[in-house]
Amino acid sequence: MMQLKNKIVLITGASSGIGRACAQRFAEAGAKLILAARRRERLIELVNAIREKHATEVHILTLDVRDQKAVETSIRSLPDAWNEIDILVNNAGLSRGLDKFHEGKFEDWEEMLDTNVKGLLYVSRMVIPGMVERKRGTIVNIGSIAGREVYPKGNVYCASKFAVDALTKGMRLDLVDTPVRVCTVDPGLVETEFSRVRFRGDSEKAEKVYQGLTPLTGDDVADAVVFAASRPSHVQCAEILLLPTDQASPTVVHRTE
Ligand code: NDP
Ligand code: 8X3
Repeated sequence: MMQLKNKIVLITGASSGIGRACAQRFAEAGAKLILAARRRERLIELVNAIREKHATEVHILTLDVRDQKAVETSIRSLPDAWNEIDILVNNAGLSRGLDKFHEGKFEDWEEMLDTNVKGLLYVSRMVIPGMVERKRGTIVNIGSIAGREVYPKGNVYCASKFAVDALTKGMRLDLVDTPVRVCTVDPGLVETEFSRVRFRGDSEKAEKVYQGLTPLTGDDVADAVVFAASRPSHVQCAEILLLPTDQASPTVVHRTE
């Protein structure tokens, strides 16, 4: 097992859900954390919660991953003690709307593609060269079952996650002659703020997504991310598909009510 103590981990989308759980799990393992998201107050609250339990070193990046210049500047200007990133967790992402393709909204499409695809590109492009130079590093992309199978009305969100899958594979091919590893963790239904964001704050609609089944938690996904990142250096945990026991595919879900 690769020790995570003092490894520098950059987690995007750390202010909520899976990213927040990853921050907590990596803190438990003794890693040093760079936590990125737009909501600074959420990140500060998370840092306080982590520090109640662990003597973790944390650096906050208030960052919108859609802003290429801001991504470039904030990663280039990391203090010396923080710029040798060992593990990158590309987690920031969202869905907007659940509409038939021909009824979809341009602004929803743009937000999903800009965040889930272009944001991941910008952050990765800034971090990976240093990993190549230092001859060490692990990238964990958070894909989705939606990046393996399209579901009705999932159209553009699914396309964004299919793109993440293609980029995971592309990165792995292009980094094969380096020690840098590329992993994807692809969850099914995870109860986070994801559906509340998709339905723009309609919590009743959001709760229905997880009703009558036991969904994954952010912690379940974080365990898989930490597993992937802590394999011995010759082991590349290429893909993890993580589903609730009640889920067999995006559309086949066992509900009790
Ligand atoms: P949450 O809504 O709980 O968390 C999303 C995180 O992404 C937040 O921290 C948010 O931070 C951040 N984020 C969104 N847009 C941006 C942006 N432009 N710049 C920086 N950060 C951003 O959802 P999840 O934890 O569920 O989602 C995390 C990832 O997991 C996403 O990529 C999602 O597609 C994927 N996923 C989720 C599943 C689920 O069922 N929940 C299943 C499979 C994959 P802030 O708003 O503060 O910027
Ligand atoms: C999130 C999982 O099935 O709600 O990627 O789209 S799903």
